[in-house]
Amino acid sequence: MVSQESTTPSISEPKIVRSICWSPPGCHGGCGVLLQVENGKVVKVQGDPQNSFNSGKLCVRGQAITEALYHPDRLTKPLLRAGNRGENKWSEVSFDEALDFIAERLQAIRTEYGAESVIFCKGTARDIGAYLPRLCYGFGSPNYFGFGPGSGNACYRPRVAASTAIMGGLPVPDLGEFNPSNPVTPECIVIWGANPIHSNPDGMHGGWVVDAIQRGSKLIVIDPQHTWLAAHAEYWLQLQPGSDAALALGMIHLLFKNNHLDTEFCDRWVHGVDEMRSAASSFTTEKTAELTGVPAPVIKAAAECFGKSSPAGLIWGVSVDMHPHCLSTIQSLIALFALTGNIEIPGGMVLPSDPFGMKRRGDQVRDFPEIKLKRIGAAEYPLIEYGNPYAQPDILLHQMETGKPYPIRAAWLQGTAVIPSSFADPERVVKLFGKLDFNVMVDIFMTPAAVAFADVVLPAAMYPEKDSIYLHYSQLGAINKAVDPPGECKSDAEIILETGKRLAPEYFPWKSVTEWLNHWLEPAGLTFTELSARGPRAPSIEYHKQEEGRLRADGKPGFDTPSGKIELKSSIFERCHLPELPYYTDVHEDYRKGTSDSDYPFILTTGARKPHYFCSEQRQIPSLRNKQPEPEVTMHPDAALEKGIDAGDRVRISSPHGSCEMAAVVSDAFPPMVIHCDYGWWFPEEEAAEPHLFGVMRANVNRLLPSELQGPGGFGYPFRCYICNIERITPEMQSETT
Ligand SMILES: Nc1nc2c(c(=O)[nH]1)N[C@H]1C(S)=C(S)[C@@H](COP(=O)(O)OP(=O)(O)OC[C@H]3O[C@@H](n4cnc5c(=O)[nH]c(N)nc54)[C@H](O)[C@@H]3O)O[C@H]1N2
Ligand SMILES: Nc1nc2c(c(=O)[nH]1)N[C@H]1C(S)=C(S)[C@@H](COP(=O)(O)OP(=O)(O)OC[C@H]3O[C@@H](n4cnc5c(=O)[nH]c(N)nc54)[C@H](O)[C@@H]3O)O[C@H]1N2
Ligand SMILES: [Mo]
Repeated sequence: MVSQESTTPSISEPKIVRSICWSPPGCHGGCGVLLQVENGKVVKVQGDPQNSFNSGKLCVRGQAITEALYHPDRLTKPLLRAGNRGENKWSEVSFDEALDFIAERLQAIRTEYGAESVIFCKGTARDIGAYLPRLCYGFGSPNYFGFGPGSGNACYRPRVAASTAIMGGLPVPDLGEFNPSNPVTPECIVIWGANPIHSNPDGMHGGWVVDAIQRGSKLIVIDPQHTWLAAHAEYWLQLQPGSDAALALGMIHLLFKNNHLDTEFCDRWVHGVDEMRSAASSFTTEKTAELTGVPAPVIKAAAECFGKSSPAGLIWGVSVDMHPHCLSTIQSLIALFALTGNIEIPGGMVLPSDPFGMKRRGDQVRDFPEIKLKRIGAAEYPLIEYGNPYAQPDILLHQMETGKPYPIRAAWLQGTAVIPSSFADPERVVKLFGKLDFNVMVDIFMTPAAVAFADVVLPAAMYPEKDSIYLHYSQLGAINKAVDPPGECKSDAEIILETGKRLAPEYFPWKSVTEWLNHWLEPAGLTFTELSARGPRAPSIEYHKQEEGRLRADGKPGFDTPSGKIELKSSIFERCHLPELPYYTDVHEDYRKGTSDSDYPFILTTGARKPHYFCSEQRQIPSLRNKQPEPEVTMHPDAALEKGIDAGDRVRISSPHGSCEMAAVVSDAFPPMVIHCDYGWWFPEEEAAEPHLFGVMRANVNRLLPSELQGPGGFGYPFRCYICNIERITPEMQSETT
């Protein structure tokens, strides 16, 4: 029998609990699972066939949950630092003692330096995102960081902010998921810098793309890597990393040239069509081919296929954000879909409403006009206020250094690894966080950052051990507690609630997490118990909402922009002192300034997702670590030959800023001049104390990237378009390396 209710775990009765496989461990997705429980332990997990999000599928990380739950290294007790930072010496305390201590320290810092001197940070895609902003804003700080914090906020936020400015919200592809019984199949799906088969990103499941292919969708894949999707594409455009804006502008140029515009849609709903034509006019196919490395006939054929297909959808990935001039790429991609009328139609790009009336980011997001003004980066980069605002992380580092315009004194870091992942220039980051008066980290394992600079480490419960909610545009469902957490672990929501009661009681009136969840669920007309009993649900979707005045707060027809149209020439960009129209800049020329041609001949792209790891997680999970024991750098056979590197060699990858070491994989998955490095590596089996810090610097590709390379608007970072060289590590060099 499937128990759908959230029940108190029982020691004896075997049962199966329906839940959602979400955070911790981290994931963007929201796959339904059935957890088999015996003697108070999860003994088996399988994909929930009744959950329309994943329809019973479950990835390798999902399948490894019992290894994570019962891992001997899990944090189980709150820890107070006993020695100096970096020594990894701790004393165990009760949760109440830990929270009282934290509250006392943060209260003192708030009194002395102001609430804004405390920053609140979460890593990517954790359910914490629905809860932590309330603590941050309730405490009185405007400085919430939802991605890391990480350089250039270069994940998702650029797409959200720019789309909100240009068309009133982030459009998502309708691949049939909104209407599984009678799906509309896009004739063509453009997959741009995304690999949803591995990543299931941003509320979608990669399996939907496979279903769409089976129903007849053609794929156009824009990726330097030969992925599974590239192999199944009608057209694979293997562009040079970082040349996305040029390719998008080249395709816009061809849409105009071939007359593939939806003129009726453009006349009614698009502003700046002529200006966009001019912005793209110099991107002839020949020039675009030269800038991107994609052969001209392939560009022509793909643009023709896209222009003739209706409906067409776009899956755009984080590679779009990982460029200092990402705003131009985002604007150009919106233009491709707006000019062809693929907006708000079945099988096209749609603006999802808040599902079931609930606020997707949690109703708990409260922001106050008076504190907004102090948000880090707000003065320099007004575009950060659009969409769900995060403070600006590169300005943060600068401010940590200078104390201007006000000092930063403390950090609350929950579900973010910081050193192996989110920030470029990790040495600088360690130094600056190390100078703060007080740092709290909440995690499931001891991490390099916790050892390096945490003063208190709190142990979080994993998803089978807690009640919570998964809510995205594609699903509302209950995360149901199946078993008790070990030791004193508490759910992230409970940790936030208990801290909130101490530091901002007026914003945390609830006696329990369940009461808080019930409050959030009010607009959906459900209690948490009812949601658990009903099982997960996909919201329905409506199309053509701009016709009926359903996209704007004032109820007028149109998009939620100043003109009511999709603004390809963006008045909000202008208001934010940004170019109103897209352009292309070859950043590599800038990065190579002051070096000779042969110093850094390769283009560096990093962090393309692999199924067995999520960012810096899972390195301690045996079945997953066995799939890839070491960090890898992938290089083309031609480059390997030229550099005298064999598969499996230890190599050093270097840039003008720094270097790291990995094992070489020789493959033609990427073009000859491109080097791909894994990211997020550390070695949980190695020495924790400083200076070693679980070996986190050895294979850390972010050491090659200098900080403060964010783009205009404060968005974007060259995580996927930097420069590098690569060489085999010889015995003499080895001795230089720690
Ligand atoms: N070079 C390079 N750098 C990159 C990227 C890249 O592609 N290349 N990608 C960037 C991107 S897109 C992102 S989003 C960032 C990601 O950076 P982060 O968000 O910092 O991701 P993780 O490294 O997984 O760190 C998550 C930490 O939180 C813990 N954790 C996981 N889930 C939970 C939870 O629910 N609760 C709590 N309390 N703890 C949890 C994990 O154990 C882990 O220690 O990295 C960025 N950095
Ligand atoms: N298994 C797994 N799933 C994950 C994560 C994970 O670590 N592991 N991380 C999560 C996170 S934080 C995120 S943000 C998402 C990311 O999810 P996605 O964006 O879907 O995935 P990525 O693999 O990071 O990048 C997609 C593709 O971009 C290509 N690429 C590299 N450089 C460029 C470029 O300059 N231009 C273009 N057009 N393409 C380029 C890569 O080759 C890769 O195939 O995945 C999430 N899901
Ligand atoms: Mo991300």
